[in-house]
Amino acid sequence: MKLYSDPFAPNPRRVLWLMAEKGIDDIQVVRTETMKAEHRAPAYLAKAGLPLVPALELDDGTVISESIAICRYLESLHPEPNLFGRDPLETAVIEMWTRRAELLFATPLMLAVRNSLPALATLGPQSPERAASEGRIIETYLPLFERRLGDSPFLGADRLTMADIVAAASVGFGRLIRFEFPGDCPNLRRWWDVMRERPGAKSGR
Ligand SMILES: N[C@@H](CCC(=O)N[C@@H](CS)C(=O)NCC(=O)O)C(=O)O
Repeated sequence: MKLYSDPFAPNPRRVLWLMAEKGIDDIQVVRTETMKAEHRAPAYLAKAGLPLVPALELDDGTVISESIAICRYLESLHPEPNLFGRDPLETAVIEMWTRRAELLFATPLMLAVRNSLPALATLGPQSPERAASEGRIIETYLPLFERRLGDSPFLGADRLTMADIVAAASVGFGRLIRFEFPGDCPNLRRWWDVMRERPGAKSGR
């Protein structure tokens, strides 16, 4: 299998992080740099369907895009350690936190960077207003994650799950606009100190 991935982009990082947690080392990582418009090359578009990374190409030529779909597929092939849930209730709760992590934190942070970092203007038009409104989404919902991490060591369960990977994979990218968890979020800061030491935090760069 081949994973098309940009080493600096947060969504491919989710897949690389999951691969590190599961010890998957038999997927060829094909560097596909968005800053060089490699994700817009006709050969890549013909495979992936959209000018976005990541995409996973199977040996029979099937291509899966969408980072979480790729991660679910890899979880099916490599069930341990379990990252998506072991029973119906746990699976639903992990899914809930994974969606919250994506919709209320990771995607807004990615879009805040995308719309404000001058170096990313090569990808297309930027909007300071959009960057600010994405920043407000993050501010609004950080307390939700802070409360959750007061009750639980990780977002989705009492162990690391996909919800944590989705949230954490975007933090390094957020650093490009000096994003940090605020001082009044001690639980998030404690969680991030744990997450940044996981093998997935450093893999694939
Ligand atoms: N929902 C998709 C989002 C993929 C995505 O937004 N990828 C970004 C990199 S993190 C990208 O390829 N951006 C290229 C661009 O904006 O031109 C997923 O989870 O895989």
